[in-house]
Amino acid sequence: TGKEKWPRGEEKVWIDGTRGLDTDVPSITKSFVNHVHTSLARQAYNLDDFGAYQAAALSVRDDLIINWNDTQLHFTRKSPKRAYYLSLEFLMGRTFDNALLNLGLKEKYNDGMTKLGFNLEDLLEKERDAGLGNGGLGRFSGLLPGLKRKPGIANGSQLEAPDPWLEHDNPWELPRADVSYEVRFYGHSERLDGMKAIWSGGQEVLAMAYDTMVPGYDTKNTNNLRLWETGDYERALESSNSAAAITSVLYPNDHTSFGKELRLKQQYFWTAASLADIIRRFKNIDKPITEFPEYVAIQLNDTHPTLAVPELMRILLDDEDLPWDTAWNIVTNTFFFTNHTVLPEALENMLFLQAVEKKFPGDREKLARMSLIEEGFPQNVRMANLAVIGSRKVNGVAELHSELLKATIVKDFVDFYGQSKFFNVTNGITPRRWLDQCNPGLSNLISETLQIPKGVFLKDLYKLEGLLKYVDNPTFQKKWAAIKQSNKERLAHYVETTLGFKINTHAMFDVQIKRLHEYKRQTMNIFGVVHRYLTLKAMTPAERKKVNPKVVFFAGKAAPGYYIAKLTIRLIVNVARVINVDPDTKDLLSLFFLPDYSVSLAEILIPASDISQHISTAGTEASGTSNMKFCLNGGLLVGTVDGANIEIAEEVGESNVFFFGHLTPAVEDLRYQHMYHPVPIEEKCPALAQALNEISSGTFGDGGVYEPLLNTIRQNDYYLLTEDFDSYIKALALVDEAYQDRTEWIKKSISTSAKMGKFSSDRAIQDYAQECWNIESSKLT
Ligand code: GPU
Repeated sequence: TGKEKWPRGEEKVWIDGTRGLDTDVPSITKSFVNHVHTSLARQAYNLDDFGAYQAAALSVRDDLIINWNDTQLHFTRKSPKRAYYLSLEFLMGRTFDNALLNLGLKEKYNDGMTKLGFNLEDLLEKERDAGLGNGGLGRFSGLLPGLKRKPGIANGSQLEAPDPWLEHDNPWELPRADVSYEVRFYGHSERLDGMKAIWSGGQEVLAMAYDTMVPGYDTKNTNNLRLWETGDYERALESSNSAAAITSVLYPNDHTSFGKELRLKQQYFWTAASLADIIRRFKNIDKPITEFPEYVAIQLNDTHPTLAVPELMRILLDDEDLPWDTAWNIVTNTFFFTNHTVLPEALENMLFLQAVEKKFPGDREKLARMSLIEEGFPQNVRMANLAVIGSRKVNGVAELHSELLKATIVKDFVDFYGQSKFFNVTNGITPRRWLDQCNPGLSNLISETLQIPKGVFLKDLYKLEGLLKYVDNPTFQKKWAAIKQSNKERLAHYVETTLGFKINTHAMFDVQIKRLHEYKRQTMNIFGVVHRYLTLKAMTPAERKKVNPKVVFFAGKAAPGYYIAKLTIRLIVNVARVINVDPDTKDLLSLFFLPDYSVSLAEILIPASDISQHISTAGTEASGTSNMKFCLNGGLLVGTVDGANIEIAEEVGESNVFFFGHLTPAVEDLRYQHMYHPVPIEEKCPALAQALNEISSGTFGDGGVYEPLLNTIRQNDYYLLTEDFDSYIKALALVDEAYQDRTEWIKKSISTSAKMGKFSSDRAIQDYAQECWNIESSKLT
């Protein structure tokens, strides 16, 4: 009601009541005890680690909320341009440790908890990962300052269950009953002469906001991650599809799309709620709507939130009553689109029916290709085309990927718009989580060696280049190696306590962790393990004495409906069951598939790896980001010339990576040859044929079970394992050879970490800020 004066009442009383940050140890313990007594209604007696975690989390949360409120107020007062990141996935991992490190409070909490009889590290372990996402794409959105659900291993097969994260109160998330919007589905719209359009009927669903504080490092700036859930009322005319369903499932697919009506409703629900929120905030600053793009930039995380494009058009046309051209001009200056894959199965088409009839043959003209509508029965809306035409700029996530994008799925649009609309932002990773948090030993050593506080290189990762001076320093090499060793022991301890197996920590640790996908070729890795096992079996005991022991780790999830991916997990687990108990080989080769892959498990695996595998068919992995995490932690990389592997090699030098396999330009030709001039696998690649036959013969349990998986390789071999397997095995032999000379290996390890500066997420986000959003940081002091 008009312009009211705030605050109500006496301003001084408000100011006196305002709590500042109390960050000394006595204030921390006081706040902790207060939360135990009042928030949790518990006592010092019988307080377990989980209760203590909750109280400590609530105490840190108070600090985050203060900074977060100050940040929001600062932005409201300054009304700078804002960038909004619209994503259907956010893989945040744990918050507590990250918040303590970012606030610079870890040591003080450590002291405080010790005084109260608790061990901070044990409390940190009580937090469950926040996982509203599947793979790297979801993790990438977790970097920027949104649903609620997701999929362990039993009997060798993946088990799916609701995410336990959702079963407990999450102290990091604030329900905002005061922030809600109505979202409408179905119904009809009409525009009477000279009147605004009216949309009515159908189903009305309330979107309620849930906010998570995302603290920046070494700054008071604390951003907001806003997720949406269906509220407690609905007016359903079509009562069969409930509002609650919209936010009750996280679609667990990765790189695939399918035309489920519920998925489409989710996409509309979140984008419509987010846009309503963005428009409301814009309206508070009293500027004409035509200036919208000067105050708002919206980044689309892949095609999933593309419905925001037509939704903003609807708002501008129907609610704001703007002419089409004016509205379209606003839209196309507001949105920016990041593509994360060129795999055709991920290109979302908006389908309403399951059965799709093939398009008419001959329908291959440019116009038809560029149309938003794919003709056929039924017709489809092409989300990628919509995202491209609705956006100011479009980017891929590594150099090769951005080039392939321009040469393939957006080729016609490059001809139409010119090159300048299309560009590259190579992905990055946060050094706070992927160095300091997951590998404090290494982070401390770097700080001590470079004689700079951690904050310096954690904010400017290029500073790691200073380590190059110490590559040949034997004392430094020793310290470097000792940290890797203790990280390997930490992983071995984890495996012993969770799976009950003892591991030789002096063996080479070889790790492949990522979503299970045919293009990522976990199959090639497991066939490589079988090949190694057969080779060891064929050796004499004297020959075996010369072999370096190796432990192979896998982790990752398969989409519940992805049969071949699930069969791959089953094969890995069953190979492990045989080779881990074979007295001839078990000391030289062992294999683990670690269940329940998560960001937190990655934080244990990555610092412990000697070598990691990034072995996608050339041209298929858009970027990859775990490759960067391993290298930052001094692990070496064996991989194909694909995605960000290429840029990593450019930075660290080709002599420090183990590359193999065919290059991207060869892939299409090879596939053509496979299709039209097939050569039997026994001829093309006898070593691979032998591994497959061993599996078929039942050495690792009923061979028949794996036939559908093995046939994907024996038959059309779309991902070209038969073409790359021999060079893969040679690359692994080179890895073994290099590992024999431990000093040389350590030098490679140091040189690799030292050259990872480019891959900081700070650089990536700076690129987006400059190329897309046209914003500068607006810092709270
Ligand atoms: N990515 Br599309 C996913 O994790 N899920 C997806 O559905 C799609 C892409 C990944 C890419 O596979 C990976 O190469 C990239 O590093 C990551 O997105 C972030 O850009």
